[in-house]
Amino acid sequence: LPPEDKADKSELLWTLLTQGMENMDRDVESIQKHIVNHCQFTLARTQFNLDSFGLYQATALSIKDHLLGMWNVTQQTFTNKDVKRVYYLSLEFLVGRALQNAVLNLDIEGEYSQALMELGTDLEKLYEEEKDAALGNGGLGRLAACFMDSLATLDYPAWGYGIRYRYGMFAQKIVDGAQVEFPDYWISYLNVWEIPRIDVSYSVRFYGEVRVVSDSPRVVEWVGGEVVQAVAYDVPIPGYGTKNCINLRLWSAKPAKEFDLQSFNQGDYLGAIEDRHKSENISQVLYPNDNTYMGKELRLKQQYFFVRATLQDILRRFLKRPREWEELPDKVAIQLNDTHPSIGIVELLRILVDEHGLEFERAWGIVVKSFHFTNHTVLPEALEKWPVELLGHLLPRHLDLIYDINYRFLQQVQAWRPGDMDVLARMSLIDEAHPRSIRMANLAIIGSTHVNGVAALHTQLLKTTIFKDFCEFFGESKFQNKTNGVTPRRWLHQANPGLAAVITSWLESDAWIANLDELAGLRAHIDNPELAADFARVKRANKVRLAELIQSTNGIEVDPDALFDIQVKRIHEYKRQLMNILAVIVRYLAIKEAVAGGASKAELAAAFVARVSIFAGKAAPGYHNAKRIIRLITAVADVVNNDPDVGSLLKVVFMPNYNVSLAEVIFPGTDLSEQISCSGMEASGTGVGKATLNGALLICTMDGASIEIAEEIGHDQVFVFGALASEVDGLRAQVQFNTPPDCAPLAKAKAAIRDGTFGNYDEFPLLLDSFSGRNDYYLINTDFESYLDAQARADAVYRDQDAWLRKAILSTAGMGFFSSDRTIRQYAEEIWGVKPCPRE
Ligand code: AZC
Repeated sequence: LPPEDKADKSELLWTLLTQGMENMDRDVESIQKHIVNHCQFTLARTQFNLDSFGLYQATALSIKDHLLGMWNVTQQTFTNKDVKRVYYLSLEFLVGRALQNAVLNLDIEGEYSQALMELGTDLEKLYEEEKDAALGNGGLGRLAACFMDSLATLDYPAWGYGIRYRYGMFAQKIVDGAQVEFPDYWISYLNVWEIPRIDVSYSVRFYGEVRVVSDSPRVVEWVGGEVVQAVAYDVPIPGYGTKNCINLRLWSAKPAKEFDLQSFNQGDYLGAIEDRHKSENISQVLYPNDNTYMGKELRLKQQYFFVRATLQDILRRFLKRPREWEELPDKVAIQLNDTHPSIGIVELLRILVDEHGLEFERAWGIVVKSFHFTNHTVLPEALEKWPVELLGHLLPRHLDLIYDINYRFLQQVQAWRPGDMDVLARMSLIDEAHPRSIRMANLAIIGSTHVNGVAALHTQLLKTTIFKDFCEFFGESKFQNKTNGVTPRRWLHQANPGLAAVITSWLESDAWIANLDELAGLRAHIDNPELAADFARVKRANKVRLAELIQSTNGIEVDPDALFDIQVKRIHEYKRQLMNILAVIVRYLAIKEAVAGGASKAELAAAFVARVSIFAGKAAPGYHNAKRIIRLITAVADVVNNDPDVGSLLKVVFMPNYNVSLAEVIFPGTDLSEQISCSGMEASGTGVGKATLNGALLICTMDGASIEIAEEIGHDQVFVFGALASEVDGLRAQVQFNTPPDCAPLAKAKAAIRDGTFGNYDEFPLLLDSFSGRNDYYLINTDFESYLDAQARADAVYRDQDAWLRKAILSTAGMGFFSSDRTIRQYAEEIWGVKPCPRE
């Protein structure tokens, strides 16, 4: 607070403020008063217009008050102890709903349930009133949300930074079998969880020019252009079993405070107002691409806007005490979630050099020590490359600095490998191909102290393929692995209360919620049929719940005793939903053939395990082949589900609008989880962890985290198939130069699509061509028979329910390692150097 502002407030005010920090009573009556108070005074609802949504809001507001009390003390503790903080910078946070998560983490569900029951409503019903906060696409964004939960739970002095998109991930509807996108105006009228901080706001410049102020010493300034304002919105993140509560700070773009008097004076008042409001576009919408880069200027604007505001905020906090710049890396660790925030590296350099007058080398040393970078994919189409011209136009000073960084770096490379022009070209920050562009991954690597992959295989591939030169140049120790995890609070405790209760009762403790390794204790009871019975009962109840949801959203009746075979994730060719639906077609044709051959009901039941094939996931709006795959799945569903020959032996379901809340219902009801990416292409996968934690069996390739999961839970538990990552290159070459014919079942499935069995959609031929013969980049033909064989093995085990349940229990029991708590602890100890800081 500025001294003059502080001076004219009384001691009484400060005393009351401090006392008021945590006066929240947790008894039922106080909770009721608190809720009603919010109904009346915050929301201005009366007995005539208080609906369930209003009650949800009031309930959430009362919980937020609890959180804010905790939050204040937590932040003060971090400040008083002057600890090193970690800042997690991510363009995506796929949080989902917050109410139930907060209620459970605060361990206050019993009191709230009763309070609301007495008020004549049901807490569970209110949970459903909340809209998902969908500020992310898929794995990368959800990982960031799991990490926030673990950071809070483990008491780390951490902040998350992101963008408060007005429109989150689009809502998906299926219209005539095809995906249609609708805007997700999730903030609606009042987002109860956020605190707008009009007192925390920074200006961000774009365009303009670089002016030389003095030649020696060289001083430049960046002037002109457009200025917008970034305003902070804070979202409190509670931990489990702790009184710490950390902050997720999201930036929203507003018109700049200062405005161009000129344009107002020219008399175009309305035009000038309109221009100012264009600045709000920056935080308008989340780009809906997962694993593909889209070179849009607005996206680069979002990235710079975000890091510019974040770095000003971080440095303001750092400079609250008198310090040397060299102390920055002792007080601050900045984690870059993929290259999306990597322009921050150049921005920090610019701040130190241009605004604080540090000499270049000194500033660069400080910058590199402060940043760390996570890579989430080896797919070339996902690697960000900004055209030099675009970047130079938007951020002229940054382009200068990138050239400076590159010049110095390439001199080192040259000294390391004299005369090797190829290595120079590969490692350069500039890709000289037309149009010349900046390689953001190269920038992120040389501007960070640590680089990490997200599963063992992925990290290995980074070191030996796309980042090989850098690994040789910098040495292996810079490149680490941090296998992804998921938070057991949301993905077991909250999503699957039935299984959570079973686990707690068998382990005679709920310590597993904060220490997932405890799950291993289930192994001691593996031969006890009562444990299997408990698992079976819970799984069936979860399948009934899922079946009811399918009935209400898709109008399809499915048998909860059938095997629920589920693939839910973004639709992407490398994830091979196409291979899955082709195998479904093979199964369908086999049933038809058996029926045509006169098989009786009993013979059919003996020959086929009843299955429900469930799909869900969004396709990027411009990703045509992904959309065609959705079209094929819904076309197959239409035919199969309405074929009286098939009955309940096979159902196919595409559930629309996959999001966090839907995932919370799907994973607990999964029998068999499809993790069937072409090997070497799925960096980690996180859905795989959620499914296995909930006792699903895996059908998988040896890819990403599945490899490590199989290792931990035992290879006997999983149905593995397909080529290994080490074989993929050779097999692709074979597909190219010595193309094998389609295997018989694949040929049959394709023929059925071609002959119109599933309708004659214009685009099916395009889809078929996209993976036929030499185009089979994702090796569907190569892996197909081995996949069918794995499916047959799954069927065989499912017929023996005892065997199935044993594997399911062992799957859950082996998941301790895949808690995001373990991942975060590793980041903290091996990368960030931060320590837990429980509040005073
Ligand atoms: C994803 C990976 O595809 C997925 O395998 C991984 O589990 C997840 O990140 C979390 O690490 N990647 C992305 O979503 N996006 C990009 C740009 O890689």
